[in-house]
Amino acid sequence: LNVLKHPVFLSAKCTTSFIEDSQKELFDFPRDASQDRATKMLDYLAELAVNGRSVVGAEGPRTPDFAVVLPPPELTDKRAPPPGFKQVLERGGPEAFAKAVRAHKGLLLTDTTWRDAHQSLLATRVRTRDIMAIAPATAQLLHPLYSIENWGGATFDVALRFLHECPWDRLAEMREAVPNVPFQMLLRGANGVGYTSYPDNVVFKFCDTAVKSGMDVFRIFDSLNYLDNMKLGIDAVGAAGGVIEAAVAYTGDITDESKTKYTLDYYLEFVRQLVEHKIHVLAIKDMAGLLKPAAAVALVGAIRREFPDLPIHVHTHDTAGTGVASMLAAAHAGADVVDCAIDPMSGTTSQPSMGAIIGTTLNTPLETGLSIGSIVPLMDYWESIRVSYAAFEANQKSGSADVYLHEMPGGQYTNLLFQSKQLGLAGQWPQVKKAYAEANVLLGDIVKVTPSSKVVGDLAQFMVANKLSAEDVRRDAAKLNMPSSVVEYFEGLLGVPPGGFPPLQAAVLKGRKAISGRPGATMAPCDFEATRAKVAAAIGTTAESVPDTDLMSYLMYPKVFTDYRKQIARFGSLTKLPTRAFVEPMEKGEQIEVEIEEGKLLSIKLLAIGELVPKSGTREVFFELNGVPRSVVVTDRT
Ligand code: 3PY
Ligand code: ZN
Repeated sequence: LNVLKHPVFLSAKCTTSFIEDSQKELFDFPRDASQDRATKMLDYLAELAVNGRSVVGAEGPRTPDFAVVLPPPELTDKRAPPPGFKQVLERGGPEAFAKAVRAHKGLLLTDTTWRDAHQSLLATRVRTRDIMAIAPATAQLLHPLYSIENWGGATFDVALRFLHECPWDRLAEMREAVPNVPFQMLLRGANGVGYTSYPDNVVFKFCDTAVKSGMDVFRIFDSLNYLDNMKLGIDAVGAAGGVIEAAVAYTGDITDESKTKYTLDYYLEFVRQLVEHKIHVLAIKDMAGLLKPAAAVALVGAIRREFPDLPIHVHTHDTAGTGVASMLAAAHAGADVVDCAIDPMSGTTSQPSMGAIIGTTLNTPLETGLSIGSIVPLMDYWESIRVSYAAFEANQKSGSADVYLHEMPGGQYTNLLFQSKQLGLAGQWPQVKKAYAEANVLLGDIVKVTPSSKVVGDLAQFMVANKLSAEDVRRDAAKLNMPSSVVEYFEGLLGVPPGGFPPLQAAVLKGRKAISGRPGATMAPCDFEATRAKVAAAIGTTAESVPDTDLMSYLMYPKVFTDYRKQIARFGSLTKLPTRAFVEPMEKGEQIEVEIEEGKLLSIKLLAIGELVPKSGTREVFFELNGVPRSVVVTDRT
């Protein structure tokens, strides 16, 4: 074949010596790219078949056999999706966008289905392919939205760590499919999309790269409501040209007069300081679903009266079952935008239901511009997709008002439940929740949201695992081998909590001094070019071929990123693999079909898994690939 395709042969100028002269080229058989991909995919399926669901970190029930993913809705309107707020932003920039939002009649919505909803229900595991399938319909049907929240928070880490996906590629693909609705991300202020502080220039470059990759609105928060960290995030987003949506994280209960730390005055003062810093939009970030309707009226009402021109965007979780009531109360008190999720991805630890908000505001001045009928195709799709993520369900079947006692963020709930199972504490979940509340008090009654919520969660698990009461921890803090996140919190590495650190700090630090002020302020700036060279060496390429996106992934998560690249080298891109096959080990005799590219179908059947070879610790896995026998040898790590 190489002979027949060779340009010399095609030019008909060849003699017999041509074959001898061109030996190297002619016998260099390029591997068919799709064959190569198929081989790598078999490697993954063999790995999953031998080592089980731990390969993807799946803990939940096996995906039911009836999990049939519905095809996305056929679009009857084949034209480009109608223009939306993205066009307002493109035309006039962030200030004009904020003005248009404030001037808008009716209630605007943010759909969190592509980020917080699956972070809070399915341990952030929804894959790009399942989002992309519904993206064109979403752009058509949800065009009046303020934004789609689709990035940041835990999605960045989880994409690389568990989904074998590049978060930047995901963003670019989404952007292409949704040209009309602004995208929104969750930025953990000075902690970027990680769990710790980064040098200032890293946060700046991260935001700049995100804007260049299609991000529009940045919801910036700090896990301790620490203003200095917030300012850094605000400056970084401003310099990148993004919409600055600065968040005050809500905790406690302003309607309870016996609670004197997080009062209405506390929040108003924090908002004043944010506003002084020239923000475009204010977010009230109720990450645990503690903002009761009466509290929403008091807080939003007070902010609206003091700042009549400031767009207010409210975020909540439906953990106790009060999400819709609270969002309606907030809207009546003057909020411009509220968060919700498509119905099958809403409720419990996720956001309140989009359909319920659309339905209850219909025929009122708060109409959303959407109708229930128009979103039904999206509901049908998500209902079917959710079944293929059964392995990541927390199995929270109803609302649970004990969130008012433990104050655990919705985004943390499923993760902590998972971790607790992994630590062998599954049967002690009620104790973990109770210890969570006690750990919060020990740490000084803090705002709990990533990463401060991780500190509280780690301490709670530590207490339950070691059978320690709050009193035990108080008494023995100096002797205990505390989780590293707790030590780092007391060292000041997240910033300073409102009211300062509690007395436990001295005992945990055992005489060492905490850093003072903003952690990032004392960090040396990152040398990007030196880091780029380091990344190149780690992944076996040249510095010129490491784009800013990879550089940022590495800076956020060095080991997770290099591991991800190793996985990609070994298994290739797995985005074409249906979710069920990505999560569930194949069973003997099971057959799957994968459309590896348009019109190119792979039929893969698992024939058998061989005996363990004791010397090498391996097993041979036998497949049939498009009818041809193939086998793969895998190390058994079970
Ligand atoms: C995150 O930081 O991931 C959150 O969802 C906080 O609410
Ligand atoms: Zn949230």
